[in-house]
Amino acid sequence: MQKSFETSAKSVPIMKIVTIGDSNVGKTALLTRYTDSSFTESHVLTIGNYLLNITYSFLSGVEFRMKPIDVEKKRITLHLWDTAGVERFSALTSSFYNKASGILLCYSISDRVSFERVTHWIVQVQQFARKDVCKLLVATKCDLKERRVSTEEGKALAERYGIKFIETSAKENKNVDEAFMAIAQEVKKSGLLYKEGEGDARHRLSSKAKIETEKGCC
Ligand SMILES: Nc1nc2c(ncn2[C@@H]2O[C@H](COP(=O)(O)OP(=O)(O)OP(=O)(O)O)[C@@H](O)[C@H]2O)c(=O)[nH]1
Ligand SMILES: [Mg+2]
Repeated sequence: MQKSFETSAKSVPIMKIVTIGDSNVGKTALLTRYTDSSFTESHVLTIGNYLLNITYSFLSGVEFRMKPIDVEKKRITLHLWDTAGVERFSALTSSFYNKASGILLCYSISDRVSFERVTHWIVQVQQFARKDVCKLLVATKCDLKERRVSTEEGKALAERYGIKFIETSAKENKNVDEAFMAIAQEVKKSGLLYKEGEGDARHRLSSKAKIETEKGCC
C-alpha cells in the first residue's frame, strides 16, 4: 500500500514558480494567501528564515512552499520560491531563477517605483533565467484606494513584453488562485516541468546549504 503511494507521488510532475519584484509589493502575502488562505497586515522582510525551510534556505533570501494543483485535469506539484525584494539579497535570489518554470513579476498598484522597476526585474530574468521561462505580470494590492498605477498601464507593460497580466489582492483574496492557475497553464503549455528530485534544491541544499545556494538552485 505504502509502496504504491510512493510510486504515484513520484510521478507527479513539478513546476518551479518564483515570485520576484521590489520589497514590500506583497510577494509573500500573495503566496501566503494562496498556500495558507491567510493574510497578515505586517511586512516581514523575506530573508529565508521561514521556520519549515530553515535547513535549506537560510541566508539565501528565499523561502520555499509547495502546493498541489490540477491543471487541465492533470495533478502537478507547484514548488513556490518566494524571493526577497531587498537589493542585498539580489545575487543570491537571482541564482534561484535558473531552473524556474515560471516567474511571477510583481509590482504594487500603490507604489509607482515598484512598477517602474519591473523593467529591472525583467533584465534580471533575461540574464539569469532560462530563455523559455514563462512569465506573468502581477499587479498586487488592487484593494487599495490610493492607486498610483492604472490597470491600462499594467496591461500596456505586459503587452510590451508579450506576457499576460493580472491584478490581484491578497488581502481581499482577489485573483490569487487565478494568477497561479494562469502561470501553471502557461508552464503546462510550454512543457517546462520537472520530475520529483530533478534539480531539487531541497535535496541539494540539505547538507551544504550556503555553498549550494551560492552556486544556484531550484
Ligand atoms: N492592502 C493590501 N496590503 C497588502 C496586500 N498584499 C500585501 N500587503 C501588505 O504589504 C506589505 C508587504 O507585504 P509582503 O508580502 O511582506 O511584501 P514582499 O514583497 O514579500 O516584501 P519582501 O519580502 O521584503 O520582498 C505587508 O504589510 C502586507 O500586509 C494586499 O493585497 N492588499
Ligand atoms: Mg516577502
